[in-house]
Parts: sequence; structure tokens; C-alpha cells
Amino acid sequence: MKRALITGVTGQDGLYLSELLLSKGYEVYGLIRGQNNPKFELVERLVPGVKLLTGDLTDMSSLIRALNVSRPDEVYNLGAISFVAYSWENAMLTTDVTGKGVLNILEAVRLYSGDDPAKVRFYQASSSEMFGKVQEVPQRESTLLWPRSPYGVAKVFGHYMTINYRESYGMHASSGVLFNHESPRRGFEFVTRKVSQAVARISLGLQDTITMGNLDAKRDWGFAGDYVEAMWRMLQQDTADDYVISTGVTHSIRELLEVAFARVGIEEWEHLVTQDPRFMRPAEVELLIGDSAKARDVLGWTPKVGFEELVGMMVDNDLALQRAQARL
Ligand code: NDP
Ligand code: GDR
Repeated sequence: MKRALITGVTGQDGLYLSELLLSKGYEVYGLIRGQNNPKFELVERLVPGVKLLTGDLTDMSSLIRALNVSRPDEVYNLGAISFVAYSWENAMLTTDVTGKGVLNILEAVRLYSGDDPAKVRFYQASSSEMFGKVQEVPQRESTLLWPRSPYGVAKVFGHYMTINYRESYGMHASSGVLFNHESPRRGFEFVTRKVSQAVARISLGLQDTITMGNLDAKRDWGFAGDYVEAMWRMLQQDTADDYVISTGVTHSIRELLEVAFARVGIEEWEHLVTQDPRFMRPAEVELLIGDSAKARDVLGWTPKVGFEELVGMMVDNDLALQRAQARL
């Protein structure tokens, strides 16, 4: 039986990846931070087979302990401060967790592996946010990185550190450059979930309007369930490498609103949306659209869920949640 250690197990991707690995017969360990993390119960309820270990990416001794206990064949480093807007207000913390945290876990894995540098296969959760200011579209593995947020800069550090550990020590370390991926488990701070929740509430008469930031930004949105499959496939390759994971289709925030409102039968939605500079970013990533040809050719990976299906799934889920809460 293979063993895996996942950091960021309480997050959207951590939950889907845990389910996938359990379904493949893995023994799954998850790193959970804090002495009384309320998401402990969430993980136990949604993915009951996962064994939780306390630890924090900023505390290397906790990572070494987690490796010694879990003795993993594969480590998936999904833990991060992941909300881009928050990263301007907490730039140093973001650098410590999302950037330096990658170095901590790479170094912990290197020390744990002893004289066999490829003993543990390592996955780093890199991001399309690293592309930042548009240099080329669609963005691919070779596109110049020009990050536009402290989060993006921290991810670039983690990405190159992963490549550096592969090249310097022969570690089996892969970096997945994943474009935005969403699901009914997405955090409420991210735009898709903010919209799906608000649209559900507006259609049920529980809320009047939604206040947004930049409606012109464009994102290449996929389904998180599809994307964790790509992470796993990367670690099944004989050789570690870097891969862009995306759908190749882009939509604006305006289109997201249109599709979400249409799902509840609202065609005229503009008067229900207001904008506030509070939700605008100091620097924006205007256009993301990824070319995942390499993942298709080498990993045999393609996304299954399209944009409308994804938005529909999220709105339907929030409608059910809001109805259940209203009943309570
Ligand atoms: P989430 O924000 O849902 O989850 C982030 C996870 O990181 C949580 O489990 C959180 O734990 C954990 N975490 C935060 N701080 C620390 C810390 N100091 N030590 C250990 N763990 C910590 O993110 P997603 O699941 O959406 O994303 C997973 C990874 O993929 C992240 O690294 C993200 O940056 C990256 N990514 C995500 C994309 C997306 O579209 N979803 C696209 C590209 C990359 P807690 O619950 O305790 O806060
Ligand atoms: P992003 O996702 O920054 O791409 O990072 P987010 O959903 O936060 O923003 C997407 C775009 O929507 C615009 N926007 C708003 N965003 C939020 N959150 N709230 C609003 O009200 C709003 N109005 C407009 C933003 O300006 C932006 O252009 C996500 C995270 O999961 C990262 O961790 C990951 O690395 C990248 O995706 C790929």
C-alpha cells in the first residue's frame, strides 16, 4: 500500500486529493495546523480515512516529524496562504508560508530521504498567478513569469526552488502550474464561490445585491476534481517535470455573473451588481488562458467539466445549502 502526505489537507484541493488517493488504496496522512483547528471535524467527516498530523509549513521540525510518522512515498505540498487579495495586506506572512514554506518542506524531504534523493516523490502546487502581467497567450510551461502580487512572487520562489532541488539533488520533484479551479468546496472569499452563494441567496430573496471588484478580468476556470487527478498523474511518471494544467478556455467575471444568474432564471442581472474599489487589486492579472498540451501528451490528462457545468454545480450546491440553512 502506498503512503501519501498532503499539506493543506483542509483546503479545497486537499479534500479532493484525499478522496482520490483513498479511492486508489493509499494510506493518506494530512498535515493540519493549529492546536484547535475547527476544520479537523470537516476533514474527519468528508474524508474519514485520512490520518491527521499537526504541523505548519513555517515549522520545519513539525514537517520532519510528519515525514517520520507517515513515511510517505509521495508528498503533495498544497498548503499555502492562497487568497491573492489578502497577500498584499499580509505580504510577509504570505512569503513565509507560500514561499519559504516550500523550501522548508523540500529541505525536510531531502533530509528524510538520506542517500536516496528520489525516495519520496514531491508535488508543488504552483499557480497561473505566476504568469501575472500578460507576456504571451495561451500561457505554457515556457512563458516568462511576471508575478503581480506578493502571492504570485512567493509562488515563483516555490516553483523555482522545486526545480532547483530536482536539478541539484536529483529529487523527484514536480511542479504543477495549475490555472484557477473551483468546486462546491471552494472558499467563500474566491470570486466563483462568492458569486454562486450570492446568486443563490438573491434568487431565494435572502439578499438584494452583490458587490464586486473588477468585472473585466478573465480566468481559465476548471473543476478541482479534475485537477487533483493531474497532480497524481505527475507523480506516477518516471521522471519529474513541470506541467501547465488548464482548460484552454477563458471567461470574464462578467460572464461568470451572467451564467450564474441564468442558472436561477435571472436574465437581467446588471442592476443586482454593484462595484466597490475595496474589491479592486493594486495590480491585476488581466487575462489567463492556459495551454495544457504537454499534460495531455505526457500525462494523458484532459479536463472533463466545462465552465457552464462547473458554475451550475456551484450554484445548485449553494441553493441547497441556503435552503437547508433557511429551514434550520
Ligand atoms: P485553500 O485556500 O482551499 O487551502 C489552503 C490550505 O493551506 C488549507 O488547508 C490551509 O489550512 C493550509 N495552510 C495555510 N497556512 C498554512 C501553514 N502555515 N502551514 C500549513 N498549511 C497551511 O487552497 P486550494 O485548495 O484552493 O489550493 C491548494 C494549493 O494550490 C494552494 O497552494 C494554492 O495556492 C494552490 N493553487 C490553487 C489554485 C486554485 O485555483 N484553487 C490554482 C493554483 C494553485 P487551514 O485550513 O488551517 O487554513
Ligand atoms: P485568483 O482568484 O486571484 O485568480 O486566485 P479570485 O477568485 O480571488 O479572483 C479572480 C478574479 O476575480 C476578480 N474579482 C474578484 N475576486 C474576488 N475574490 N472577489 C471579488 O469581489 C471580485 N471581483 C472581481 C479578481 O480581481 C480576479 O481578477 C486564485 C487562487 O485560488 C490562487 O490561490 C490561485 O493560485 C489562482 O486562483 C490561480
